[in-house]
Amino acid sequence: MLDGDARRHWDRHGWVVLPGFFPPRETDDLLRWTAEVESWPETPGKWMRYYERHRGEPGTKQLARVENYLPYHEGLDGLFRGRRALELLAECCGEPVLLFKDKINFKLPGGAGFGDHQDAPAYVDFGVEHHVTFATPADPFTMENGCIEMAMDSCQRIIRPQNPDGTVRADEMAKLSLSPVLARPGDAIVFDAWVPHRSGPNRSSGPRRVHYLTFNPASAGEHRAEYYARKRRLFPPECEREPGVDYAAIGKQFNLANPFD
Ligand SMILES: O=C(O)CCC(=O)C(=O)O
Repeated sequence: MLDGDARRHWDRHGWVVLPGFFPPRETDDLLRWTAEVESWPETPGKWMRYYERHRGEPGTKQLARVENYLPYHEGLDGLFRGRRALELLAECCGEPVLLFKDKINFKLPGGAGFGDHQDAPAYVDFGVEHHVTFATPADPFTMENGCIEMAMDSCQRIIRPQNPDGTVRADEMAKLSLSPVLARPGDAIVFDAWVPHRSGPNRSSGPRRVHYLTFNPASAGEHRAEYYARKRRLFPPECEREPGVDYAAIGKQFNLANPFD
């Protein structure tokens, strides 16, 4: 799955982009199925819809993320847990992998960016040190719409100095060089959870949607059910929230560098 250049990029930086990973027919399916998930209604106990403030219209909100959707969409499940995706991830990981979590970030026009962060600190207390994420855009990534930006040469397994909100401190980020990832629908991006990354706001007039499927090595065991049970309790989707509970405080681990309410 990885040719020589891609392998070297992965080994050195802990992330890699594979242009045209999905053929055109599967890419068309991906776009159609993304729109289906976007239109799913609020349904307690199933997929998890999260919102952010609508910056253009004070007092209103817009969809920011849907999580835990793969169990409810056979087509997307087949695509992301199909032979080619799993082979690629096993090659990056050095062994077969198991799905840990799945999310779509929508970043609709005006949607906020994500602060400098590593994903690993949000996952380590599930007893797994290593995660790899397979990402694929459903809209072309541009600087204007807030593409993801990945650090170069920075895949060490260390928690970088953090601000109180869990983002990486500016003085630490100043030492790193980041590369914007201008991927397109059908491309695959794989990244290790220790690599610092960020993204800007969406200043364009269209959405910037992307799927993120995070996996862990199979030898570390199955942790998905435990992850979503805890997340549902501490940072549930809006339709499951109880009045008077400060989810921003108790669910902080699950909202690391995210712009969600
Ligand atoms: O989708 C983006 O712009 C960045 C997402 C990200 O870093 C995250 O969800 O942890």
